[in-house]
Amino acid sequence: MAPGAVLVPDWLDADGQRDLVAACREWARNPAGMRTVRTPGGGTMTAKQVCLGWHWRPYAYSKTTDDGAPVKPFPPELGDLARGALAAAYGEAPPAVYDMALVNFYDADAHMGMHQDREERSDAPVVSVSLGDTCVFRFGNTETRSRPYTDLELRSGDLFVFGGPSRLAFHGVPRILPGTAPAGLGLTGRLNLTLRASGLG
Ligand code: MD5
Ligand code: FE
Repeated sequence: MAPGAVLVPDWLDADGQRDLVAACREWARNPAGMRTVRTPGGGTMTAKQVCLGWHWRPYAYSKTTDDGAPVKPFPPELGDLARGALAAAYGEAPPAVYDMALVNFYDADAHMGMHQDREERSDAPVVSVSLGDTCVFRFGNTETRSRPYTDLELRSGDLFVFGGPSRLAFHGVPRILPGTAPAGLGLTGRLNLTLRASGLG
């Protein structure tokens, strides 16, 4: 993997995955539940999203909810999850304050175009946990949204941490592989939880 990018396959066991799916379902309920994100070009994202945290400050991700309610606060247990993820990926937890989360819900036809995550003012690693259907994840370079990039599959329970130079790499989700979620998880489609440090504390 590129410098700073660490993939930890099967990080969450079946119970851990089930608990996180249940929590995401709660967060996805209104008020301030799952929303449709408008892209700068005037389109709408095919993945639906929930933002947690930054309810106290205008932010590109948190400015809008579909029902106009302020976004839910960042759940403290996700701070613990972030610290555990950084320990698993790097062997230590950098002293950043994780204060926001984005949950993306992908149905069989959803995807995410190549982009950089540069809204945050912190260069702390982005923590990404995948649940449900496997996806093709496209991990690119920091210069352009086109090649060179590497396609890999992210499966339910996998942890991916993007730190260092990888923090600003272009990336996207070209497709979901429908019907690949673990039996017993009770999830159709893919769910991705990302934990971030806003740097605006
Ligand atoms: C996803 N979500 O699978 C991904 C996981 C998003 C988004 O991209 O912006 O909501 S986060 C993947 C990520 C974050 C920061 C850097 C890099 C990847 N990277 O350098 O490849 O729904
Ligand atoms: Fe992103």
